[in-house]
Amino acid sequence: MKVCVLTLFPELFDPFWDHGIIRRAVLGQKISPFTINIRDHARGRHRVTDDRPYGGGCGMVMKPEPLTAALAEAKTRMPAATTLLLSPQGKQFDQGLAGSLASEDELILVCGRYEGVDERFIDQHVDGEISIGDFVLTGGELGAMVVIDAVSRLIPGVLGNADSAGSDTFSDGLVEHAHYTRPPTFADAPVPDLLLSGNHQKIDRWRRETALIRTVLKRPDLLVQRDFTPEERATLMKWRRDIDGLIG
Ligand code: 9D3
Repeated sequence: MKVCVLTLFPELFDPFWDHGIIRRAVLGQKISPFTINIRDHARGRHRVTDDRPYGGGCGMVMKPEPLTAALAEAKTRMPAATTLLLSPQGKQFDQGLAGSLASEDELILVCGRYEGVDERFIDQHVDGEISIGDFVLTGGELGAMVVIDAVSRLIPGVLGNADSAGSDTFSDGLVEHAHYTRPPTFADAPVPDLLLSGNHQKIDRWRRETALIRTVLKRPDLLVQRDFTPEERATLMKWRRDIDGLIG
């Protein structure tokens, strides 16, 4: 997948491309990222990219001309790209959207700064707007990295089969079971016996059951409207009976 980021701070992305799984994906040509500095497409001696809002108000607005010129350069290199704007007004990014974007061949991510982007650029050039959550950032760059990170690991060949994307938290709508590694006892806390038993049928059943109960405790919102399997239903009813027993 070709990924182009339009930003006023391209240097922010250098360490991002250069580490871990993203670096491996770049070296393996699963993703081919580049940045375009919006300021390089601003005119005049001062290369101004922002201006005061019509109608007044505080903060500055990103001018449409530099953004449009930067986007035109991106499109010479990826003519069929989908153009997305990172914006607090966007559709909230989630694993489902990551999965859809993972099948695109070309993505252009536009990062805003200041109070916002001139609406005419959005109307004329942006295919969709993405937010990474209901909190206020100083710009779209971290949002773009979040999107690229989540999408990249879903591209075939990016993850080893050691950590396949299929069994993730959220991919089946539950949080994960707990994880343990050596030593068998750490700071007086033992690893659950069953995990040392070598009985993989029991271990699998324990993982499914604890994933469900941990979801009830940590992320009950994930279970609203869930179609429980018969096994999950049985697990929940067992826990309900246990809790009823405690109450008396
Ligand atoms: C006070 C009005 N603000 C809107 C909530 C103005 C404003 C704040 C921060 C406008 C832009 C920004 C910069 N944020 C992003 O570019 C951004 C973002 C975010 O702030 N939250 C979650 N996801 C994203 S994606 C891009």
